[in-house]
Amino acid sequence: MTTTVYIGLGSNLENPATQLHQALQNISDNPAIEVTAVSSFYRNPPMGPQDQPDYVNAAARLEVNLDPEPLLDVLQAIENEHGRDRSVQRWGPRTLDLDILLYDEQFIESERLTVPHPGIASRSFVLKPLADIDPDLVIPDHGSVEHLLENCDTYWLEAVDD
Ligand code: ROI
Repeated sequence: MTTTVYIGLGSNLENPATQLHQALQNISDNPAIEVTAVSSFYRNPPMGPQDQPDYVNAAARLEVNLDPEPLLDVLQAIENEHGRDRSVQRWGPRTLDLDILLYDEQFIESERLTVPHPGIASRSFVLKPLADIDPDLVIPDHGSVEHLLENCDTYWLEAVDD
């Protein structure tokens, strides 16, 4: 039995698009995870402190054979391999961010994990990639990604092809 999971990927340091490509490779190297779809990559301005580089964001759909926390362990190990420094300011720049956005249609509330991801419904750098993968996707308790995307703040999102 596998579970469908959507993750968000983000980076704004050390060649962000390359970080995302490598992270997707690292994820698909795990025998308990199959990457079944990847969105376009989008360059976009930082949310939060503005004195940091632009981000590149994307989303991926996975089929996983892992419970939520073991999946989080796998993703955090990959973040660490990419030199993620967790000691820096909370909304500061990062080499790699891998967020579990949706785990099937489950609601998860634990010390380490809130799913659906709390920012999912209002961030266009999350919603646009999700809509690329599955335009009809519905976020439990929030509604369809297409509808949410129409109603969230719009700022520039530029597809990058590197
Ligand atoms: N801003 C953008 N555009 N993309 C991100 O992935 C992102 N991640 C973050 C903060 C610092 C909140 N800002 C972001 O964690």
